[in-house]
Amino acid sequence: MNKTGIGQRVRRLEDPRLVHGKSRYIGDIKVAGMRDVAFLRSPLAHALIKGVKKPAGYENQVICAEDLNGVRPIRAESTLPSFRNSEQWPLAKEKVRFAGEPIVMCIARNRAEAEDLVELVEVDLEALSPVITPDQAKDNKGDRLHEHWPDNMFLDFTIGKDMPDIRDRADVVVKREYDTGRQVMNPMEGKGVVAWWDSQAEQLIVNTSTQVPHLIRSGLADCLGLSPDLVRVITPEVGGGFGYKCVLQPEEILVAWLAYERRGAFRWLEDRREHLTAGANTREHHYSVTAYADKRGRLLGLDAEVTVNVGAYSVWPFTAGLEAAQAGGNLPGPYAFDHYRCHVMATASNKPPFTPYRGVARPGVCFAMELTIDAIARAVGREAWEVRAENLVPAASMPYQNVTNKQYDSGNYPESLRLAKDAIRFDEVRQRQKTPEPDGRLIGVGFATFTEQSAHGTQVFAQWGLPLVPGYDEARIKLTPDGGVEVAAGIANIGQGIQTTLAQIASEILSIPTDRIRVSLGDTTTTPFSTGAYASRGIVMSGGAVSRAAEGLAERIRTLAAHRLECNASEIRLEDGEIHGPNGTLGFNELAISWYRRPDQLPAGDGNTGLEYTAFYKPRVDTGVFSYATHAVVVSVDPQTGKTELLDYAITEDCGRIVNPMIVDGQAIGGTAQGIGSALYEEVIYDERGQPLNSTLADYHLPGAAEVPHIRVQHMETLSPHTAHGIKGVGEGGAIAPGGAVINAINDALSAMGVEISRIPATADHVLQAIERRKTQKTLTSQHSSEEQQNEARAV
Ligand code: MCN
Ligand code: SMO
Repeated sequence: MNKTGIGQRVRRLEDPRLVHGKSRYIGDIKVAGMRDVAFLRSPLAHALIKGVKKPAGYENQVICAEDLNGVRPIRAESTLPSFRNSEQWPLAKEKVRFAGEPIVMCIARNRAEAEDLVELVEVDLEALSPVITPDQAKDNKGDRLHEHWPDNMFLDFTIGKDMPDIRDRADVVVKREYDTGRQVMNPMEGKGVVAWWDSQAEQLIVNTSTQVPHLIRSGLADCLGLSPDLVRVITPEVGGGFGYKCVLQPEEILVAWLAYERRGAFRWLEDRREHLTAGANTREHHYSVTAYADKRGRLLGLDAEVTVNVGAYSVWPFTAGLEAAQAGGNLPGPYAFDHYRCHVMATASNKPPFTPYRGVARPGVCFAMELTIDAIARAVGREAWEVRAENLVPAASMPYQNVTNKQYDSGNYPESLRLAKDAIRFDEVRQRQKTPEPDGRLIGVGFATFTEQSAHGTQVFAQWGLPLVPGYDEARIKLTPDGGVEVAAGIANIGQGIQTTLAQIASEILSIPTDRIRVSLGDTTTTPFSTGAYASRGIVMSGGAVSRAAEGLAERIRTLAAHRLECNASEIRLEDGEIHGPNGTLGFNELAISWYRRPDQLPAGDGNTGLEYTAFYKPRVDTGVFSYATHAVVVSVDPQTGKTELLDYAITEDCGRIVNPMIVDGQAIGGTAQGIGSALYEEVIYDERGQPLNSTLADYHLPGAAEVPHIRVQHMETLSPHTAHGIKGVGEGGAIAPGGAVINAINDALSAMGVEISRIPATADHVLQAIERRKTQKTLTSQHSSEEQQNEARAV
């Protein structure tokens, strides 16, 4: 058995350097003569720039929009119906559209001096009325963000048709409104860029903490008006990306521009305050859902509206339309039903631009859909898990095309629910709930089941209308003179363990152990093309390319070895780290020597057998491969304080063939921790003028060790028919379900009080207010009603 191949719990190759603090992040890069920059950022959310006064004597160190010769604005056009495009100048020109938008860049010997210089710059702003909420954008009363638009809508279209027959036929109609708070992503390492001009290579070298180095090269070349061959992007160690680092950022363009213009070395390191107030924001969704069901709770149709409040600008290359379009397309989740309509809107607002964040639209849609399933269950008087199980796509229907034409490739969704229900010991929880807790807390149990479309390909991205559409990923592989292996791939290692798992795939095919496999990633000069690490496509795409490249190399090894071992190439087996023929065995190093040092040992006249191979890959279909999971959670809610505690958490997930179960556990658990943040704690709060109110981690609450329970992960392993080795992606899954599962559990706990939460984060304050509101309502009327007046379940 190959101890380091696919399926093995190989210890992560990247960890020794990471846990010993030996690695190199952007902040560790030192270049002689390097200067730091700091930004003067807009104090207002919406204003005209009347003038910028540079301090006398520092003109050369203070850069404003007018100084940026040759720079073009970020334009991320989408071909989605009704999409309106924005132009984002890296330094605001004439107008600012969110508090925190860079207006002036100051350069000095170090960050402290650059910040002092920022203090000396005077900016004259004339305030405009800010657009903060989606309703304000829809009303179209305030000032327009983008003057040439007729209103403040990035996107406004409808999928599907009205369903009058279903409305008439339904036994039960459930209507709900849901909201998800606006968040930031908070990777441990903020964004950072160090750029310089390399006179020897005659290239602009941009070291940037990114998930997508090859894309950033294209984006930078566009915005700087340079030919891409003049730009080399290098990704050092990345301390978490989570989506924040998959878009082209203004600061990235500005530091690269400086390095090119001045032929020097410049750096920007984002600090936490910049991240919290001006960094990309995410997750602000509003849903309005009407579900029609029969009396068992089987869904007949779903009529929905989703609004994503995307902020000021369209980000490159994922646009201001992707999140809303993906929400509209993914809302039906893992369920089988035939009628669906969704009005999809993306509103512009005076908040930072909106970036994909782990799970992209799906944490929002999963929250909305899973709460709706539970609401239907309450309306028909059944257990939520039963209603869920009956609505999930049955295993026998796989592959299944759902109501929005998603092609679910394989899996057993109801089984994942059943396993999760057992793992959480559902019956015991129901038993426990029969006796009041001695301390007065209320116990609840909740589920959320979801699909995670991963590795979606060319056609899907093209339909989402992106300006840059991914296709193939490439990988290069080489047998080195000592019989080791070098793998090069253009994807970035952002914490997800891809260095280890790519080595495992090569090891699987070549039988060479992973400690002899060196993987280099994320450099546009030294690694072949990849669009990068996003959309949970890394392991499928780069993994597939490495698999193919390793197959190609194995073929060459067999050809050369057959000559040495005097047999046919087809008789050669690569096993246990050696090359075996019927008449003898060779070490990989012995074979490598034939190529590198003793070519006299090679078969005569064979010109096509080098020990290096480049392959490209994409799955058989572009429709993506669908991982799925069920999260089950037990909570206690203290009705005196509104505080929720997670008592138990179990996940049953299926991501096809698992390359490294330990890493997949880590992905599921890490994602869940972030999802718990979304569910209970995290929210960037803006006042009515668009001022961000929580600018430190004391005000923006991240879950810590005390808030994240022990999470148990069980795996199922249904291979995908479409990918190399049957692998599916899993990087985002953990973050998708917690909102749905945790709030369903809270609502289960509060059901006797008639309280229903429909907004995340369900902070203690929020839950307490809902309880208090219900108490006052109860005294006013004895009728059952849920948290918001408009939320109603009616039997017809
Ligand atoms: N894996 C595996 N077997 C599978 C599937 C995945 O062993 N069948 C492992 C691989 O090591 C793979 C990792 O799990 O690299 C995640 O797989 P994949 O779904 O292919 O995701 P990507 O490699 O494309 O990484 C990006 C993805 C996304 S989109 C976000 S957001 C995210 C995530 O991964 N950001 C992360 N996980 C993260 N984990 C860390 N630590 N830091 C981030 O910034
Ligand atoms: S949000 Mo992940 O980078 O697709």
